[in-house]
Amino acid sequence: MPQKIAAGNWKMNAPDSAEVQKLLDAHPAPSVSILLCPPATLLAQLSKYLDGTPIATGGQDCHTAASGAHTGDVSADMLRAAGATHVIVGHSERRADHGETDALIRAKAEAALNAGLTPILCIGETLEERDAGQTLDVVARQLTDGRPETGTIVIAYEPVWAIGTGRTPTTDQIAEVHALLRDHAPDTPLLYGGSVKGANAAEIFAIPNVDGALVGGASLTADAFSPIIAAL
Ligand code: G2H
Repeated sequence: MPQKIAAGNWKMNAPDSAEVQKLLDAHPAPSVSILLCPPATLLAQLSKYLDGTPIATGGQDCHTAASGAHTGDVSADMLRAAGATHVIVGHSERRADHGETDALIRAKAEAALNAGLTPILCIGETLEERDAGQTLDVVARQLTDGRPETGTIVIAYEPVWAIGTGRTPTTDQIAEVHALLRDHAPDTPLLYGGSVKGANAAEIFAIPNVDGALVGGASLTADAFSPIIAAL
């Protein structure tokens, strides 16, 4: 049975540290894995704060190289040194904002594995692709082209049109994609991401082959994230 994971993606936001303590207080001995992915500047500080607690930390992106002349970038080794256990790769916001391709994302995932991190590979279709009936082809291609050949990873299905929009797919739509992902990755934790909140978490976690969530907006406060963790 794949690990259950509630992962928070803070994106370019910096919640008050009181929220982290509140989250810890609410989940002193969680039965699922909890992960927080802060902006890179906060990672070392947050990892130190969470050292010895059940909450792990992750990066939101990494470079393909371990070090070198790459202004503005952060390597997987640096994330690891800052206390991270995971790193998100291929988030649709990076695909859109930085033109990241499946080949680049795969190289980032491989760099993460080489550094001892678990990559969280994000895949998902745009609204245009869904409307054109291409969803399964798109996610299968992103998975095939973006996934390293070996190594333990986590996969997050995040339909682009559901991210930060308040719109979530139907349970059938999520189930269809997760069934395909399970066929490709039998033992891999499969997360759903896109407007997950306390009000819809239980319904999403009841869908076959959903092992957790990658949560953006609702991971920024303990009051919003805690019910999602509790529903897993
Ligand atoms: C999807 C998700 C976190 P949100 O990007 O990765 O964000 O929960 O705000 O839709």
